[in-house]
Parts: sequence; structure tokens; C-alpha cells
Amino acid sequence: MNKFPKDFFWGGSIAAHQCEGAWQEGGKGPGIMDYCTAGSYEVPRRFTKEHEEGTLYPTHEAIDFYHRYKEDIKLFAKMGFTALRISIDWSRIFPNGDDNQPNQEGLDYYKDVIQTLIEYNIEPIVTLFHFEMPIHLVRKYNSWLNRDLINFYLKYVKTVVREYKGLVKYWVTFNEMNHIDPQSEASDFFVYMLAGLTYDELPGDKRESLATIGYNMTLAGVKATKLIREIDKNNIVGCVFGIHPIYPRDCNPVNVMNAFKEMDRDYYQIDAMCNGKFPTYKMKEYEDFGIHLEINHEDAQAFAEGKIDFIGLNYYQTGVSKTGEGNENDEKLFGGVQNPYLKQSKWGWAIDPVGMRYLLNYTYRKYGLPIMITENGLGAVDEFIDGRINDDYRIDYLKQHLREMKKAILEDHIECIGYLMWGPIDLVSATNGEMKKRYGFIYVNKYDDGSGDLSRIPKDSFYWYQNIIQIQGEEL
Ligand code: BGP
Repeated sequence: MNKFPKDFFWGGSIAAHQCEGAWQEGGKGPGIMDYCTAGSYEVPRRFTKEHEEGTLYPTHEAIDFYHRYKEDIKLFAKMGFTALRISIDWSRIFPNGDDNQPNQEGLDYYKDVIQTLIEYNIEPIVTLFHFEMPIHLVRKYNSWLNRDLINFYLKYVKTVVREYKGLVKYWVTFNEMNHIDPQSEASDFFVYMLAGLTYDELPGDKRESLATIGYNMTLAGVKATKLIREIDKNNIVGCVFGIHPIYPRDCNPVNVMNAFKEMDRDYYQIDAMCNGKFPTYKMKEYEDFGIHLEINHEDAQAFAEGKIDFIGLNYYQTGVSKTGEGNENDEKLFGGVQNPYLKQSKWGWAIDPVGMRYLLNYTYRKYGLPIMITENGLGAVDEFIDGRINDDYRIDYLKQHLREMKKAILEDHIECIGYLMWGPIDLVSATNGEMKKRYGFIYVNKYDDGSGDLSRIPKDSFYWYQNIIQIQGEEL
């Protein structure tokens, strides 16, 4: 049997703020990403305090999925998708985050999106936080530095999970909260995407602030997991982590150890969510750094009761350990070291299909829980030639990754339950805010200067993926 399992989820992942647009429609309040300007590989995005008139904000229109979702979902169905991961924008449901009542228009909007998916037999997989948070919660309460945020988040979660009971079964509490760790070089951008604050805005001891944000989000995640299962015992709850495995620079044992430590930093929240306990090693590490966390006596119980049912992994690239002996002359790219065995994308991301098999093995052996690849794809510049987009490079990238995933499932016996390709339709890049960095099977006529009629055009990869789904990956 050379096919993927029968009930394997084939599909894609998108996020509200990267595709919906309509930032001031339907009763939506401003979210943190609505004050994040356009950027590029060379020029980082800026985080503004107010909406600067005349400045381009990519989330404001994005690809107008808000108005075109029926057309887009129809195209996903044409490809044969059996699952689509969407996110709900918190600021469409509670425009300020601390409102007494939810915004009915927001609830109705997502209900229709979800029902449309179901009509096409596409399983909705719903992420509750994909960098979308009402900005008011940052301004008034200091974001996740304040434990009150956990209650605002749980109120929002309870509202939507009740509203879509019986329609949505698969829930994801957070996307990529692992990018905050006091030991990593905190990227300004990830601190902003997760907490709406820049690194400079973190008060007091920066490491303590990062640890607090990480702890409070993890606690919110386990509490939400329990709550979602209480609302409907059929619900299946996961959390998504963005991990790029770290290879040692050579077989010097010191460097191997360093690489392990670097990669391991991305796992403390997975440990907390799978093992029913915030890891003791992490607490001790905080003590060593003189970091003080506000912990309540009920927290331990929340961790014990909030174990997740599946792990979502976003995989794009591997890295080489930045620390180690003998690295003085290494060329740095994107804060990392280039792997001489791998090619890079135009944005400097190392293309490493085997890395995905490695990640699946590594993570499954640690926890034994089902894993879903919740994001994977190639950001590239696409061109029209003779009215057609021939994206063989994308087909090649996806084919190679799917081959390695197939080996992980059929040869390594990893319980991998789905492959959700990132950005099945071109959308705004999260890190750069660019349209130029395209991932989709479907081209969107929209450009970085804001021009374009937003029309949708299937690329060659559209028909390739359609066939792969139809034959359940048999030819890979
Ligand atoms: C992940 C995010 C996505 C997505 C992806 C690709 O970290 O979860 O939202 O955008 O990265 O990144 P980019 O859009 O910057 O190419």
C-alpha cells in the first residue's frame, strides 16, 4: 500500500489577518497587526501607535477574503481539499477584547465561512489566536504581561466554541507561541505578533517579561484546552508550534550539545501541554536567571487538566546552531549560519525536506501524540508567462516534502494525521508584509503598491496538488 492513510487531512492553512482585509467592517475593532506597516526583506515592518493616513497597511485590504471567501473556498474544494485551517480574528468577536457582549456580525461571518466549508466536505480546523488580538488589550492591560488577559481570552474562546458547537471539531488554541523565549535572541517581530509590544516596550528585565508572556500564554492554552473539551467532549484540541530543527555545525560534541540546547528551547511549551506540568527544568532555569514569575496555586491543576490531543507543527526550514566552537568566520544569514548542503529560498530559508521527516520523528518519539503538519510551503516570486504561472519550483518543493512525510508515516510509523500547506492562496507575508512573497496554488492579482484587481488565477501547482489529493499521494 503506497498511499497516504484514508482519513488523512489534505488541505491548507490561512490566517485571518493575512487574508481577510475589511479591517473596519463588520464591527471589527483594530487588531495588533492592523498597526503594522508594509515591509520587505530589506526594510522591516514598523509598528505604529495610530493609523497613519496615507501609509500602506497590508492587513487593511489583504486579499479581501472577507468578501470573497465563497469563491476561494470553491477553488479549494475544486482541488479536493478535505481540511482547511482558518483562524478567527479575536478583534472581530470582541472588538476591544474586554467588551461585555460579543459582536454578532463577527460571529455570523465566521459561521458562514465554516458552513461553506462543511457544504464542500472540507473539515474546518480553527485557530483561535494567529497573531490577531484587539489592540485595546495591549494599551489598557499591558497584554500577556497581565494575567487578566487569560480571562479575556477564555471568554472569547468560550463564546466561539459554544457558537460553533457541532460544526467545528478541531480547535487550535495558539499559533507559534514558542517564538518567545527569554534565552533566544527575541525577535522584535515575534514579540509584537504574539503580544503587540516591541522588544523595547517590554518593561523592566526583558528576560522576565518574555518568560511571563510565555508562561501566561501557555497557561491560557491549557485552560482553553480543558474548556473546549468541556463544551463538547467530541472536540479535539491542539496547539501549533513553529519549529525549525537545529543541526550542529559539526560533530564536535560541544557543538552537538549546543545545537540540542538551541532546538530544545522551542519545546518547553509542548512539554507543558503534553506532560500536564509546566516543566521543572524551565522553572529552575528561570530561578538561575533571577526571573520571578507570578504563579497561582491552581496553575498546577490547570496544567494537569489541559493536555492537548494533537500537536500542530509548522515546518519551513532547518537551521545550523549559532553557538559553538570554531564559528568565527561563518557567514550569517537571517541571524543563522548557512548549511552548505542545502539551497535557500529567495528569502534565505533553507530548503530541507529531510528536516521535516526528522522533525516528525523527533517530536512523535517525545510525546506519542498525533501530529498534523499545519504549515509548510515555499515563498517565491511568481511570474505570468503567456497567461500562465508555471511554478515548477513550488511543485518540486512540495513533492519533496510530501515524499519525506510519506516515509515518516509508512516507514517510521509516525502518526501524522494531515498536511496543511501554508498559503494555498497567495496572501500577505507575516514577517515582511509583502505580497511579492507568494506561497499559493492560487495567484491573487494584488501587488505591494496596493494595485491589482484581486482576481484569482490557478497556478500549475493547483492542478498538481489536485491530482496528488485524488490519488492519495500514491505517485509520490
Ligand atoms: C509562520 C506563520 C504564518 C506564515 C508563515 C510564513 O510563522 O504562522 O502566519 O505567514 O510563517 O511566513 P511568511 O509569511 O513571513 O513567509
